[in-house]
Amino acid sequence: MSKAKTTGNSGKRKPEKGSTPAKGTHQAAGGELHQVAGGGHPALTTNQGVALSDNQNSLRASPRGPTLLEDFILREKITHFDHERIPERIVHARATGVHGYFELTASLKQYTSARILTEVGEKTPVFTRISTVAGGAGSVDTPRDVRGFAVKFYTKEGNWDLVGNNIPVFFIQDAIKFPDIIHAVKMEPDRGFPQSATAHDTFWDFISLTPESMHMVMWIMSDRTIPRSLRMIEAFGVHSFRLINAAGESTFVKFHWRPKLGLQSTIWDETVKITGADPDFHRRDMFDAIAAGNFPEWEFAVQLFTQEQADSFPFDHLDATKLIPEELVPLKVIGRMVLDRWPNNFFAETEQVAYCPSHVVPGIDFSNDPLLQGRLFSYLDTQLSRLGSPNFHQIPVNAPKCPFANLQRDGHMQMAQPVGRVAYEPNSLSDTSPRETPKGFHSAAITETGEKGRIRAESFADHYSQARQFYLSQTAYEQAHLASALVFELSKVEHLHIRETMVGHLIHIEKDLAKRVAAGLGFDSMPAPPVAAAPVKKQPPSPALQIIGKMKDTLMGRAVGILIADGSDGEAIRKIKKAATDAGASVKIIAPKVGGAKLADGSMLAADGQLAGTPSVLFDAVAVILSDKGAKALSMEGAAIDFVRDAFGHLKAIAVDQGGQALLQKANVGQDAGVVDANDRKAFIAAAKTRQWDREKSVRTLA
Ligand code: HDE
Repeated sequence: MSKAKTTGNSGKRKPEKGSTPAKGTHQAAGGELHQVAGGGHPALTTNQGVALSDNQNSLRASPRGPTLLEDFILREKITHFDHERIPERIVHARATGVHGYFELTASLKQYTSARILTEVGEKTPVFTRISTVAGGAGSVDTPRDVRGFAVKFYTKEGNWDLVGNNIPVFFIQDAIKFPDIIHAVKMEPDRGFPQSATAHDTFWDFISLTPESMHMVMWIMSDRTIPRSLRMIEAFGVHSFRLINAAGESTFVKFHWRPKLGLQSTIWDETVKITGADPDFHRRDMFDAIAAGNFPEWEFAVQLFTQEQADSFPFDHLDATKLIPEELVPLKVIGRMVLDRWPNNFFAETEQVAYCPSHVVPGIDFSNDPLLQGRLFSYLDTQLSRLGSPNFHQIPVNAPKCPFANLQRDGHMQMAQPVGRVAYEPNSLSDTSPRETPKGFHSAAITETGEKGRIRAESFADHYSQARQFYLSQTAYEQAHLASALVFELSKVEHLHIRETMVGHLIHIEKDLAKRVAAGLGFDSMPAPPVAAAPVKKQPPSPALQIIGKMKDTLMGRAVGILIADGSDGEAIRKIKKAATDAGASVKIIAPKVGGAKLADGSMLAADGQLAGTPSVLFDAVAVILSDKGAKALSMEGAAIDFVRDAFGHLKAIAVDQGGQALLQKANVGQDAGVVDANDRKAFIAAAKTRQWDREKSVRTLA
């Protein structure tokens, strides 16, 4: 039998930028053996540096015979492959990570000795990982879920990890309840679903029995949990921390991130459709923005307050289910973060990055928030389990960028080679071994008194006042979305008693909300509210809690889609495209075929997306430029009908020419101030910068 030799490396394509081998893999390529004749490619080797002559065939006893155990090349390759995965995070498994920098714009020298917060103008490298909470690593980007917002600051005084969320409060007050809330929200253990969704019985069962969650419930049922882009979310350190100055005095602090692009969320129906159209919607959005040089940016702000101020708050700031309204303690902007570099390798960086709230630098300290106190233990423990070694700090994305030295030794995958005979302190044998220093980390000198015990403080008993404040601070549109989200979620709950208990809680929060949800669930009478542990206090509304109040009238960072077909007017397309691009939007041409459309003047215009795969949910506003013939052809296409119907239903601006109007009529799409003539580009851009909130009552029934 003749021996057929198959060889690889035959592709003639130009290599992609940055497709160089991983550093360290081909270091030995200087040797002649490791050069591939006639090219710039280094030789493919085993992990021991042995060059391969054949990467297509395993070693067989005869051409059609059994594979030999002797094949060390095959065994090494397959064994490495078999071990490619590490345990994914139990929460926050799905994420997007980006490098960037933090720049201080105002000094907090009066409050802290932490250099990162005192040296104005100094740039500190960061790695920021933005995640969902409940889904696995391969789950979609767009469930209704909290977003994690973890920032690793590689400061000159050590790494500082600020591991926050896009919601300033949390579900629970005590770390001991964390496994319970997470088990309740994750897929139900007997059936293995739903993946990444709160709309199921076990989640709402736990919540309905946990009044302290009610404030967070208001936030997660708001559109904050269905953001338009990761570049358009706020984030919060959640807990109170302490700053300590050179004199050893401490001040409480809460940390805030505010997006330069303003807040922007989607509409639930839109999110559901985005999830189908592009499960990687947020990761792709971030990747595209960075590739285009539109670097996302956040302001960094603090709320500073003393113990005396804290004592006067109508809530306990150590309770993570409470926030400090901006109206009570204003935000002071002290810096900005810019994310400008996509990681080289997803696994090496985004997957292996290890955040720990316990990573702080001198001048920053913890408060007694019992949730934070539990987190200080949990994250180090989780890194040991995920990354498998106490040497996880040596992985490049985790390693401090300042010098670090101690006498810890050995352990799995030790990369360092310490020299000398001394690995202990004190010692008299080494003049260079590391020693403690007065400049090192000091805890705030706080006196603790009180009774030891498993005690929930009295001051943690009020579960409804801030939930009510949140709801009443929203615009009418946002209240309707929140109520409708509750109806949607509770309608997915099979057990009636859970729905009833939840509506009971809503009565304490706001009767009108409870009534709307009860009506949406089809109740014929109101359930009794549960006994409240503390009276509900009247709080002034806080407009800072809205999304709409924090939206920016802008097309910066937004996307516009232009639907065209054969016969479309090239000049009209060009003008709309220019107007949108000038306003800061990215623009995509959508046509029935990705090859493009033949315009009225006979020229071809290539498309950026095929209609069936590029629905209008992927855009913030759309234009429809069609000839009569094109409109007629698209009237028969479900995807074209959905394109305009969804754009209208999702409250977006639509620019249309005469052909576009014909398609709108066929799709039964109405007319309002947000549907504009394609020639009136000024009106289109103005309408595209926002959403047509008043339209909503004409397109869906909200609770
Ligand atoms: Fe986390 N959380 N968490 N969490 N958390 C983790 O650590 C935990 C909490 C947050 O991008 C885990 O490295 C406990 C609040 C973010 O890698 C784990 C409690 C807030 C991330 C863990 C909380 C967060 C995590 C899983 C209650 C907002 C992703 C993997 C006491 C302030 C970080 C890991 C990343 C990740 C435990 C509550 C935010 C298991 C025990 C409150 C952004 O250690």
